[in-house]
Amino acid sequence: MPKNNRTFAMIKPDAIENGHIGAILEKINKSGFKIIALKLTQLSRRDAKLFYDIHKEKPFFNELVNFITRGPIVAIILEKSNAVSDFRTLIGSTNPVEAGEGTIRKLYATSVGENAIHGSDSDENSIIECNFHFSKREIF
Ligand code: ABT
Ligand code: MG
Repeated sequence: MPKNNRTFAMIKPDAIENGHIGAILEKINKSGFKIIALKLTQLSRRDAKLFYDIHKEKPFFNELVNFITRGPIVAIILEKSNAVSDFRTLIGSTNPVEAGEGTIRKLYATSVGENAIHGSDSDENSIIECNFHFSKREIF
């Protein structure tokens, strides 16, 4: 199967509260990703629970849903060859303490729970997440 050249990204409420939308988008563009869909929106609790369904049994699930719904997020679809894997490299480890120098989480995340940005973790999830957040006419 050919590799997907798209990934779903989301700037999380903490990064928006801290005024980092512009800096993060600039870094994404400078790293060779093309923005093909983008919107400022807020997830309902229902959306958040579906999006993070895989974590529903985890002790941090309720905190995670509270966090991701507490303010607006920026939902984005990015295009680049090897998009999923290259974007995960650009954002860095889930825990900003472990994230590499120059990664988005190293620069802008404050903790594991409030880590500034999301990137799809597989080609399969990228397709599911892009379709969950965007309708066909919102993708360019
Ligand atoms: P996401 O991009 O948000 O999916 O993060 P990532 O894939 O890097 O990390 P995973 B393991 O998917 O974590 C999902 C969210 O759960 C939060 N979390 C995770 C905690 O709050 N405590 C924990 O102990 C762990 C392991 C971090 C992720 N989202 N946020 N925000
Ligand atoms: Mg994840």
